[in-house]
Amino acid sequence: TRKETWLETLHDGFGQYFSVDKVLYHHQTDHQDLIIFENVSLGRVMALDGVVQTTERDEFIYHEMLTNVPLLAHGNAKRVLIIGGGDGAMLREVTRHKNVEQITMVEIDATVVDFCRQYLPNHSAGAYDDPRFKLMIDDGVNFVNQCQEKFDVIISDCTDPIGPGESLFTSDFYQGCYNSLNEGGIFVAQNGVCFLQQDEAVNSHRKLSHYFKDVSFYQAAIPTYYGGIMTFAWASNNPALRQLDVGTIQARFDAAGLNCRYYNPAIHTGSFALPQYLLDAL
Ligand code: AG3
Repeated sequence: TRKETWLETLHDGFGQYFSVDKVLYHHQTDHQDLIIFENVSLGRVMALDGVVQTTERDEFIYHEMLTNVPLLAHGNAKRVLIIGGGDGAMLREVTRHKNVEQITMVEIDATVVDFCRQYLPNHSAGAYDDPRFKLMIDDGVNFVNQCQEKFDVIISDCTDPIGPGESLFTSDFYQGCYNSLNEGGIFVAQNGVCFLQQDEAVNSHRKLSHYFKDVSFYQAAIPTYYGGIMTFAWASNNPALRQLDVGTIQARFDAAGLNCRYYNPAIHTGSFALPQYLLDAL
């Protein structure tokens, strides 16, 4: 029997396919097209508007990098804000940090939260029951511009800047994040695969630099975000936070008692090294 084939539609004329062993859920939500299916090599795959967001097999790389790098660089984060993150894996990774006292997640699409909880149980892995956690169903831009609270780390676990995720790449959003950070705070964001989405990196860098004193990227290769390394935007007012030495990070990592599958202190410090073509473009 021939399996169905699912094709990702993200980049012009260059893409990836997945065989679909079983569609677990497929629905047009109020915001986007959501599909969760089973694939023989990657486990369960979740896509929004035709773009892969996460797979069971390789999600750990992305989620460990977007949480542990800012949290350990900060060193004393108590209040963490996740924008997006409806699959629950970012929350799971933040809950591993015992010194964090409050975790707020602002997701625009309640359907993504509900059905990822059901069909990607290993992503949230019980984290929704954590007493430190608070869920808001709201637009991220709206939230950061209205909220009276401040955070130590803000993580933008967004989609690409097409569809509902577009507003999470605007100056309006970045300004709201800047204003919602405590002193010493760090903002990080998914910023695309820089070889294929270079404009995205250049634009975010320019917009963020308007508010933050220190703006750069760090990177990791995530197989299902194909095309080379993914860059994560990094913004703070203190350049020293992204130049911490490996010994400092190792001490914090040991103290936190973390167990990771991709992240380690050498990966942390090394991830701030960027390809020359990107540096030249910024
Ligand atoms: N959201 C980021 C998906 C980015 C896909 N972009 C790409 N392949 N260039 C992931 C959400 C996981 N919590």
